[in-house]
Amino acid sequence: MAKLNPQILRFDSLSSTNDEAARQAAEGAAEGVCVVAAEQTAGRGRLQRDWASPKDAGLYFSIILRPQLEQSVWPLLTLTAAVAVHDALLNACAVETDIKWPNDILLNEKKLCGILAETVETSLGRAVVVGIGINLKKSSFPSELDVATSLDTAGEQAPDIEVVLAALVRALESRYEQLHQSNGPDEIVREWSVRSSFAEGKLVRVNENDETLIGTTRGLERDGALRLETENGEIRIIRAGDVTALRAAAEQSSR
Ligand code: BT5
Repeated sequence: MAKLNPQILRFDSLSSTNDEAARQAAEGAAEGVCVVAAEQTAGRGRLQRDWASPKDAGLYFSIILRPQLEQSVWPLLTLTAAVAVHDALLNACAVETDIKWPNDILLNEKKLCGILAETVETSLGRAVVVGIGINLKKSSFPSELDVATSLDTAGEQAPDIEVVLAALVRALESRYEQLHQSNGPDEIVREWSVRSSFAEGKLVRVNENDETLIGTTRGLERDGALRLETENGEIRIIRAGDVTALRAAAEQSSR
């Protein structure tokens, strides 16, 4: 049960691999269909932000999922994908990455990968497309984007895209299966938490719609929402938003 049967479809150029996967899902494509493009002409992040996707510079990937899970834990699909990306990069490239809630994979505190999960209504029921963009080469993002990084930094050669893709698909298969086991949601939250410096005790700023909160992270809820202890000791549950790490005052003054 919940065994993915990955099937990789390759394209030279797409507007967005998420759009192509959603189109195929709507037409009834099976769970496990993966869409990979050499370039995206309109790659996107959350809230219609751009995802820079020049030709042959990054891995631009989307997978169709048809989860057999309570809808309340579907937000864990993003976290499951983050755990899979973390493990795939460790296996394929021997790099140890950090996970920033909810959808960024960081290398040396800079963004190496973004994840975008979107639901799609289909004749076979509601599906999810999980899109993953991984920067292989420096040319994958504009040089002025100083929050970004790639796998060829510090003089390292960019890894072979096929090696990263194979490791990613394997890791997704096994973590997706794990998510569907009886204690899967708790396991995924635990696996995510041990790979993320943002899970517990991190001073952060959270921008959520028009509200800005500052506080210390206090773990995740069962559905993957972030628990934040604000300065007045109140616990806020964050279900969407952008998280930025802040340095503690004591740490700043010692620099
Ligand atoms: C994300 O959104 O991080 C989700 C990115 C998902 C991209 C994949 S690629 C395959 C699939 N097809 C798609 O069309 N999308 C998915 P968000 O957290 O909103 O971050 C977006 C922000 O990241 C932008 O506003 C930029 O600041 C920054 N950014 C853009 N391109 C980047 C890149 N290549 N590397 C690092 N940061 C980038």
